[in-house]
Amino acid sequence: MAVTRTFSIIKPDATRRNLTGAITKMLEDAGLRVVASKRIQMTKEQAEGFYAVHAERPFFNDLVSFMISGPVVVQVLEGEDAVKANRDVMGATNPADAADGTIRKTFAESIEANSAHGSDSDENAAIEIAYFFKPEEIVG
Ligand code: IDP
Ligand code: MG
Repeated sequence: MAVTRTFSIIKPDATRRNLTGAITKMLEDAGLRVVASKRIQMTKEQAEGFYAVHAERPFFNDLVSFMISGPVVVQVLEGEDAVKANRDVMGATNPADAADGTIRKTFAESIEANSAHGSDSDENAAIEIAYFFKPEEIVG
């Protein structure tokens, strides 16, 4: 399995509860390395663009409002099969369905305020990384 990259967001429910370090430690303990990281306040336009694939879903407007309700930490993670490693440690979208020991089981407040985002494919990881980071901001 190759070393690859994925894109992560520590969501506003988590930054509000000062969980940036705790979540990052879980990512690192899962074998992932933070090769870029910045704390930002997303604009409405940025959040709408990021989640454009969900634009027709009933929860889209609430999701955008949630994602701009406070700061987020956007990260590029690197490791063996990074997309899968990140999604495994993140857990299911709904914390009620997430396995013990996952980020979402441990920290999520709800299916919406679920503490972390992780790309779902290598292709989307590349798109999402480029949406928030310039190449020179990523130092592996
Ligand atoms: P994922 O984050 O596990 O990949 P997606 O289906 O891509 O899940 O949904 C993106 C985000 O939208 C979720 O992480 C969550 O914050 C929110 N979301 C997904 N499904 C629902 C829902 O049924 N109600 C409210 N928010 C949802
Ligand atoms: Mg998704």
